[in-house]
Amino acid sequence: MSFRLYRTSAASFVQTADGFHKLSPSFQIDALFASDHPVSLLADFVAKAERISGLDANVPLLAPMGSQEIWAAGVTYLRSRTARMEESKVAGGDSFYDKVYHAVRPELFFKATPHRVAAPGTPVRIRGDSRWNVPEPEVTLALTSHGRIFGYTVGNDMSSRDIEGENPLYLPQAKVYDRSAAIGPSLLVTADELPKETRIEIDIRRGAASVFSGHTTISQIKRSFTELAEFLFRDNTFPVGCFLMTGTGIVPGDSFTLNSGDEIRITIAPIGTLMNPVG
Ligand code: DO4
Ligand code: MG
Repeated sequence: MSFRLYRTSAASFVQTADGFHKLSPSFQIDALFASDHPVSLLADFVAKAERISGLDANVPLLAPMGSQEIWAAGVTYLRSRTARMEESKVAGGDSFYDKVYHAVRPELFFKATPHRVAAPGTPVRIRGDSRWNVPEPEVTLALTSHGRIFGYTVGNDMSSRDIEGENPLYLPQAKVYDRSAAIGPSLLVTADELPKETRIEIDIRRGAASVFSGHTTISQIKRSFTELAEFLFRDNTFPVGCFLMTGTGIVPGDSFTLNSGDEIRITIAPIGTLMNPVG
C-alpha cells in the first residue's frame, strides 16, 4: 500500500493507484508522525476522502511536512567522501571525511526547522557570504516519533562548499540558513522499502541549457536507512517525528557552482520531481 501525500494551503491530497483524493480538513500531517500506524491512519482518511480529477496546477504545493525538524546524514556515499576530502585538503580537514565514511558512528547534523524549508517551486538560497554552492539531492526519510521509517520524500541539502571546505567546524554555517533545504513534491507514505535500484536524478538548468546532470541509485549508499535512523534517535526525542536526509551520492565537479536563476530538478520516480529555482 503506497500513497503520495501532497499539501496545499487549502487541503491535503493523496494520489493512489486509482486517482486523487481530497482529505477531510480534520487530517493533520503531524498525526501521521505521532502515530504507531501511519500507513493505516492515512488509508482510513483516504477511504473517507472525496475523489477528485487531479491536483489544480494553479494552486502551489507546500512542503509535505508539519512541524518536523529536518536532520541530515553526511558522507554516506563514496562520491561525497571523495569530493569533501578534496575541498578540505588545504585546510587539513580531509582525514575527517575519510574517517567518518568508515566509522561505526555516522555523521548526523541538524539541517532545518520548517521556516527554513523551501516549498516545491519556490526559491532555495545561496548564502550572501559564499561563492561555491551546490544542491545535494537526497532520499529523505519520514520518521515517526518512535524512529520508524514510514515514508520518503525528495530532499535538497543546499551546501556552501567553500565555507565547509575552509574548516569542517563551519559545517552548521555551510548547511543551515534560510531556505537551505527543500523537500517534496510529495511524501510517499508506504509500508514498503524503496527498492535498492531506485534512481536519484538531478538536472540543473541555466536558461534553456542543462549545466549539470547526474544520477545514482540507493544501492550505492554505505549505510542502511534504519542504521541512520537508529543513531539519530539515540538519546534524542522527536515528539512529532522528524525528517532525515540520507546524504548525497552526486556532487558536481569542482568548477561548478550554482548561480542565481538556475533551476534545480531532482527526481526520485516513486515520489516525483522536486523543482526549485535558485533565488
Ligand atoms: O560532511 C559534511 C556534510 C555531508 C553531506 O551533507 C552529504 O554527504 O550529503
Ligand atoms: Mg548532504
